Amino acid sequence: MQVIATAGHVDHGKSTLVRALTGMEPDRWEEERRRGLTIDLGFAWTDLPGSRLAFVDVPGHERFVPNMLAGLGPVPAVLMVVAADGGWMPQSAEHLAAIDALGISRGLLAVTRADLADPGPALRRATAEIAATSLGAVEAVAVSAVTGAGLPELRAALARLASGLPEPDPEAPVRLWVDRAFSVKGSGTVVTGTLPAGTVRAGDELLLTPGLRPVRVRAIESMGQPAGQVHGVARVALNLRGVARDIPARGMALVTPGRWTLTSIVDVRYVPPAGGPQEAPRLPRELAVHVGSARTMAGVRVLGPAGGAALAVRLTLREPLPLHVGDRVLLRDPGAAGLLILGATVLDAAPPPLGRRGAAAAAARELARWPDPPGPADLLRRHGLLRTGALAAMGVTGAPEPVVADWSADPAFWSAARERLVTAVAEHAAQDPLALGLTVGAARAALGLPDRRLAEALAGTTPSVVLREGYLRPAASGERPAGSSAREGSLGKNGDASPVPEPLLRAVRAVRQDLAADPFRAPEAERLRELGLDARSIAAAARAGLLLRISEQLVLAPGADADAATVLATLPQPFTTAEARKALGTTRRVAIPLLEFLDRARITERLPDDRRRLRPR
Ligand SMILES: Nc1nc2c(ncn2[C@@H]2O[C@H](COP(=O)(O)OP(=O)(O)OP(=O)(O)O)[C@@H](O)[C@H]2O)c(=O)[nH]1
Ligand SMILES: [Mg+2]
Repeated sequence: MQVIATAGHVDHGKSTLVRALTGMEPDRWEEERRRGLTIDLGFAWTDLPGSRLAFVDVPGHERFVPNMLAGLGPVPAVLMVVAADGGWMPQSAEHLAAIDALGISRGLLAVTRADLADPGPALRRATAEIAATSLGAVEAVAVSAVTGAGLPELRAALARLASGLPEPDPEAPVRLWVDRAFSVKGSGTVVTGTLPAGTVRAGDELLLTPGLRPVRVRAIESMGQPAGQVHGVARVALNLRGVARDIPARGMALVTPGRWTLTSIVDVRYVPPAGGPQEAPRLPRELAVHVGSARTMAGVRVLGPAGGAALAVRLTLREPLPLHVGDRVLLRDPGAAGLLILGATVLDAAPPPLGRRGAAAAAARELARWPDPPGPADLLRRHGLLRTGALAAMGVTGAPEPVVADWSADPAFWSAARERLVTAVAEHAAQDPLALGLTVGAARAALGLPDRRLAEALAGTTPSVVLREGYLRPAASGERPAGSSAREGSLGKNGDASPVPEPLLRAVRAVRQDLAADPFRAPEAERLRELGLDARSIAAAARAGLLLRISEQLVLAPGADADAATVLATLPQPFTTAEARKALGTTRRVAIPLLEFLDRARITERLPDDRRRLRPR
């Protein structure tokens, strides 16, 4: 199936033509038929050789331009209608400008009322006007709905057009712009719309924008026939479950969950139409934005020139819209005396805020380099990091392999972050050599990363940084985990890139000298104080593998735990605390915490009667 919208000045015979082609009445309202004037969208369809074609008939009167735009917004093709006796008129031009702004590239020209005047002049003028737009060269047919002349030729041209239109991807995410909503007695809420791409199936759950309320598709009709599923392009009517009948309205959309960005701020590129003036227009501070059947007012901020006469513009939408990068939006000044209808392409559906001075100009310079439509690399260069889900919701495919979890990173951003991490870790270690290191959380904050897993992933792939138990430290050459029982070789070289300060090293040497003679006589608190060894410096020395910390204020030489085990192995098992103390040649002050330390290290095992035995190795 294909869908085509009519376009053209009031009274030029659009509805009459649709009636003649389909045998259906596009003017649905009694008031429209009484006044002979289309007010709102009309719908009809017909079978052509090779395809079924649905018509969205739009009003030509200038008062109903928003209705016209709601009909034109989601369609892939147009039937431009000009009356032979009327000629090229203001709404002919306005509708054509809208077609051009939306970038619609397929269509036909029908010169109607050919029984009333020579169709030649209208045909020539309209063909020339159309040729300068996105439609380019189109077939043209002169017709009379009264005599029937030209109708077979028009049907044949429509059949050629319909069968030549591209088949959109049936797997594409669904965005059905609602153009009508009503309730049917006994079946509840029904919405209709033009489905441009993707597939809707009975039973599907879709989200209704802008509230993102989940609704279930109970049943589908397409052109009067029930259907289990429909893929775009199609006119569809969906019977919905989960939504009150007064809620859906024109301009809302039913969307596939997770596949669209509901956004209030977008960066777009305006490029002047090929045929029009090439200087950048002066944009008002507010414009109406039309996309699909939706319309909302938007604050307009020109960021700057974006190459040639193109402008990079930030739009702040009054109502959020479900958008993709690459979407075409139409900008219009509803108050303008002259015609102001512009087309723009969405470049970024979730742009970063413009904080500092000069940010707008910088953004314009960056956006000026982006292709149309932009790809994942462009968006990542701007954002640094994006979740793959966020890219998918912007309609951007081909995201690079995530750096961690679902985070995609710009390569330049990621290597700069790595450098900043190395610097932050080194600075922290230099400022506070006795600290455990920079916490992952602090590193995340210092680098401005949105997820601590990013800081961990960065550290994990940076050889000059070591992540241990949540702390980041500069890596040493030959770094090894600080094990309690590892024996430390020379005291002068501690193997850490952040050197233990010299005064601490001297104090440690003194302690190790004391212990050389009596390995289990831990220095008294007073001796530690005298050497300037407080809890922090003891912890730092223990981390550097220079001392074995038994408890807060009790230190032995590295390897003392293994030596103690060797001594205790000579005792009959199990042994008492007193027997252990004697064998180790120390005091209760040391023996009790040391045995508890050995219990924790699972070298010894404490029995219910308070005796211990060595665990088998
Ligand atoms: N003689 C003659 N009259 C026509 C022809 N086509 C349409 N008309 C008449 O022209 C008038 C306007 O036709 P409509 O089809 O309502 O025009 P429209 O373009 O749909 O108008 P709006 O929807 O209000 O913009 C009606 O009175 C039609 O009967 C034609 O081919 N020949
Ligand atoms: Mg009409």
